Amino acid sequence: MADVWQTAMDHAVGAARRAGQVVREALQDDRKVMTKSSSVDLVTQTDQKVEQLIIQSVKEKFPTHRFIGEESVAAGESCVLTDAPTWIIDPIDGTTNFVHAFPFVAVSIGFSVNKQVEFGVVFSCLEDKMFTARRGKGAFCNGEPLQVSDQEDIKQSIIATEFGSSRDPDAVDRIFSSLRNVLCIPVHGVRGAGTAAINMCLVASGCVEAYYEIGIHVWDIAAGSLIVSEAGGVLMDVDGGPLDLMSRRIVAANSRTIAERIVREIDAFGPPRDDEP
Ligand code: LIP
Repeated sequence: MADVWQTAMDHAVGAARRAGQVVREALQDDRKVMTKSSSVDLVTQTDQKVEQLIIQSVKEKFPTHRFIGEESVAAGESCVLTDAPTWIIDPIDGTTNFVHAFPFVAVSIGFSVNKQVEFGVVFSCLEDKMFTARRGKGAFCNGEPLQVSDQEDIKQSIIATEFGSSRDPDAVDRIFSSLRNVLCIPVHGVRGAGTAAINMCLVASGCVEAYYEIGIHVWDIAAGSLIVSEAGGVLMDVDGGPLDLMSRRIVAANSRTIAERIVREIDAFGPPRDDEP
């Protein structure tokens, strides 16, 4: 049977590459920084420009499709995942990295139908790595197949996580408590690239065994979640239940064993959902 969404995926890859070029060029210029939910939740004109570029190009080709875009939601658009074909866009995942020229920045484009991610594209634009996954057809980096690590012993593992952009003292305490628990399992190390999408691509590439975070948004993880699962990994909520893309919580790991071991160490909490009115 013909793959009905392949044309859309090809379009996403082209759009992500063009967006990445704009991001790279913008790194050479002055970056005017604005804030959103707090003084550490950053946005730049490049985030907004890149999101509009992607949305415009998709609208011309697929006029009936819907969008959830980080900057459109920040500007007041709704963030509800329906059964309709929906493009879930983070124009710059790793905005804080971008502002500081810390060299891990990604354009992330997920595409869902019936609330299931059909393809994911993450362009790590400073590394020039194009990560792609199509449901049921595997995950790739620059065309080479990806496979998660086969390490089942968490004590031989590297785990990725982030501190996020909440500075609420209770949330920060829980994030540190989880981090301490995971570190003292003990694991070989804890890392964070500063972008959820790239952290997930590191899991898919077998460089780290798992990534977990509370506080991310659907646009940070939609594309990366499919890239992890198509590379042979598993996804779950931080309480061990099924992943809910709108819940702002994720564990992405090479195996169920490692994911469940991390779940035991997480001091879970629930930030307001992305689809909360
Ligand atoms: C960021 C993530 C980062 C996470 C932040 C934030 P942004 O996305 O990728 O890993 O810790 O909470 O969501 O804002 O750069 O698109």
